[in-house]
Amino acid sequence: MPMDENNSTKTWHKTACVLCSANCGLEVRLTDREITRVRGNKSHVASAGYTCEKGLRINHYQNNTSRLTSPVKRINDGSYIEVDWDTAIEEISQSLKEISTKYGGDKIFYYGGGGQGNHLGGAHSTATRRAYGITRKSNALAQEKTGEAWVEGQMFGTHTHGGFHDAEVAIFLGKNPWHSHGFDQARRVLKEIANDDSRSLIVIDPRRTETADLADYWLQVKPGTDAFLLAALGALLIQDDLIDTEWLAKNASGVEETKTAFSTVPIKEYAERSGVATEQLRDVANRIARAKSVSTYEDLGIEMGPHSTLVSYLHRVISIMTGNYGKPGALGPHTSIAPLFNYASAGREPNDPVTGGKIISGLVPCNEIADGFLSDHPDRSRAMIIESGNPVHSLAESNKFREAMRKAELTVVIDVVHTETTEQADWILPASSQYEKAEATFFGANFPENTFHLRSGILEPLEGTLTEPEIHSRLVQASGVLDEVDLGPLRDAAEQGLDTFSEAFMTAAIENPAISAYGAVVLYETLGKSLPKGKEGAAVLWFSCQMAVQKYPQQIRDAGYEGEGTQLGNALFEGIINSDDGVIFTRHKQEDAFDFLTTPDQKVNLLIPEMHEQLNQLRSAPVKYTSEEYPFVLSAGERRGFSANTIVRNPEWRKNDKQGALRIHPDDAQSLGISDGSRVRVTTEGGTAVAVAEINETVPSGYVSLPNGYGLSYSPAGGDAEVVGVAPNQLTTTNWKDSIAGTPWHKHVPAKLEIIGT
Ligand SMILES: Nc1nc2c(c(=O)[nH]1)N[C@H]1C(S)=C(S)[C@@H](COP(=O)(O)OP(=O)(O)OC[C@H]3O[C@@H](n4cnc5c(=O)[nH]c(N)nc54)[C@H](O)[C@@H]3O)O[C@H]1N2
Ligand SMILES: Nc1nc2c(c(=O)[nH]1)N[C@H]1C(S)=C(S)[C@@H](COP(=O)(O)OP(=O)(O)OC[C@H]3O[C@@H](n4cnc5c(=O)[nH]c(N)nc54)[C@H](O)[C@@H]3O)O[C@H]1N2
Ligand code: SF4
Ligand SMILES: [Mo]
Repeated sequence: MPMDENNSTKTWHKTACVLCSANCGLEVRLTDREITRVRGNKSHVASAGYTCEKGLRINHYQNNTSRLTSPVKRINDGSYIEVDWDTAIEEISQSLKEISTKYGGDKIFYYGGGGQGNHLGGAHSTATRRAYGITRKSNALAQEKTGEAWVEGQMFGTHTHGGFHDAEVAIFLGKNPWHSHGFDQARRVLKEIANDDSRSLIVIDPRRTETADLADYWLQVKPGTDAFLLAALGALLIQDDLIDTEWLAKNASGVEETKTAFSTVPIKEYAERSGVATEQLRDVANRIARAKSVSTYEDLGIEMGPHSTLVSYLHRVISIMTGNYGKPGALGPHTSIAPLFNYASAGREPNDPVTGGKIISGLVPCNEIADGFLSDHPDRSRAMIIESGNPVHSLAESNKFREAMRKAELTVVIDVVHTETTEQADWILPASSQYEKAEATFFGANFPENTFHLRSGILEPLEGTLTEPEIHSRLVQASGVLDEVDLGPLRDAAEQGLDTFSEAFMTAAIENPAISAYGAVVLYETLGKSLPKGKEGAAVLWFSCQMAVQKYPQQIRDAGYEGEGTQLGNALFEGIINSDDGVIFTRHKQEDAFDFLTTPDQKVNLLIPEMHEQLNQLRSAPVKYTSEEYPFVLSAGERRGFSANTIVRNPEWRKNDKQGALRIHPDDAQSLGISDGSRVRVTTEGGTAVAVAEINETVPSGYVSLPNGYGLSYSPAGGDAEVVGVAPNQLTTTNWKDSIAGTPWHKHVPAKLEIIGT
């Protein structure tokens, strides 16, 4: 049943792809509940018709035999029984209250809140967390982007993103956008740069990726040695006087100290350690210095490897030393409907009381969550709510996470399907899919114009499921915190239009603090009820719009919305609700980029003492972490054509690479007697797994890779589950991580290989 009245199979319904952060706009045709045709939405504000091969097979996400259709509860013998929603909410609420009374609500851990396509559940979880006093939290960002956020917080006080559509020089550092995207219309943009003689593509990657194949300069760094490479590149720029002194004097602080820190870098030696010739580095330094604009994208290749936080710092120093901030095609800030990180607090947060790990933007390092349960520290975590995340599969050392869940006194998982994580849960709550409710993400990072796309549900919720806004509303109401609040008047006000509603909401919020404390749920229960069908869960965005107009009133008006204050917020909210193609919500001028800096002197701060110290210590740092016992570097979790985290479970969705091959260089294959299709045992400190080999010339010798998102259990016919491919985190360990941000070194796991069959 499509959600609108017009359920002809000929109708194209507008939505988006949920498989990566690009969230390309899609148009789909439905036959009953099947998504039978998919094409790119040409009117979409960001993707303009673009898609990759994965988005076209999105029906495998929507329809599969793993979908959950009833709340279930684990009983004493370990089996599950179906429970009705009222009982489930009541019992979970009761248990949360008991745990909160016994140990304190801060011992309840909240994990997740959104994936590649859905952030509205997380927005509503704020109300649930407040209702039960939950403060400890984390999500997948704390195993990739926290080191970057810690650096950016101190350098800029804001998030930056490259302008790849305009950049004269685009640098991809441990990033393969051909497959992983990360910005709009990635393949189109990569080809454009590659085909334009006046622009250059620089790729820093040990593997000759699809992106490296297009590059003007491919720096084949030895795995794990990017810090040496970037230290040498930065030192070359400074030594050869290729930096923009005038720009720096005006816009940056800590310049002299940073130049001094680089002055002792032994360029030739570090270049050698990184495996890249000094001459090639010098060419690249000159190319960067000559360019009108340079943008760099760092991603997992360095975020999940040795010295990751330092590398996040070093490449930003290179950008800033060459004046590449705040102009077209360079790094720039961006607006946000709802920011994913709090950059202002970077470097100033107390450590985790149980593990001592660095909390960044309120997030506990993912590698330390399980320890926070397994520890015997009196403040250890006792219960866990997991929403829209599959941490047993996606976090380091899957078995340790399983153990932590089993030790917890209560675990509740909210998901659309059975997963490796639901298998361990005490309670499983079935959510409606991202095509069965309003959804959106807060990933949009464009500048000077930024976009936002609210998608409407295109199918009725699958029977037995509830949307996250509804689940959170019920959990909050069951806690009793809204008992004294009469939502009736706000509901009536909403019926009379946004102006009446906003006035009523503001007045009510002053009279009763519960109205704003549990705002997401209050909005859903009042304004949400007056929104069109399929958009009810978007009411929370009304508040986001009101916050946005406080920050960027003129830029929102320049994007075409009229009014002042609350009325401007209402106009933006209406614009968002009424567009199926997404909207431009802010229109800045390039010069505004400097207004976003929230450093004390509003300049870019190059001086982060810990980073200078680490730069200095590189001299004595190892260049390799392999050993006689584990001689290979395993990259555990590469992005490929048919990988999409764990969002699609049916292996049939893949047109190729069905097993998720272990890629190995021909020389290594030969010396181990491995041929294409051989079965190879991969052993690491963390565990062992059997993979199917693929001889592949794009990987360097001594390095092998396994894809991300494989090794999921799935029952093709709804019977016994089968597992296809290797789950990468059965091979990883939680202690293999960055010394600052605690992010895992998944791209650099020492491993041993043995052939066990051809
Ligand atoms: N197809 C597909 N797209 C996705 C996803 C997916 O699962 N599948 N997931 C999405 C998510 S959540 C994310 S975070 C992004 C991640 O996107 P990427 O970071 O681009 O993905 P990866 O393939 O994990 O790693 C990037 C590159 O790092 C390289 N690398 C490995 N070791 C090193 C090293 O020591 N130094 C350097 N410089 N490079 C190294 C690898 O060869 C690889 O090309 O992708 C998003 N897009
Ligand atoms: N070894 C290794 N591990 C890695 C990586 C790696 O490269 N190597 N990559 C890491 C990275 S960068 C990331 S981002 C993480 C990603 O890992 P996770 O954060 O665990 O995210 P997903 O795999 O996207 O899983 C999201 C879950 O949300 C569920 N879901 C989908 N739609 C909805 C919905 O509408 N509502 C609810 N409630 N649930 C929904 C899906 O069924 C799935 O179980 O994996 C990380 N793990
Ligand atoms: S996987 Fe990413 S790039 Fe491909 S269609 Fe989906 S959102 Fe677009
Ligand atoms: Mo990610």
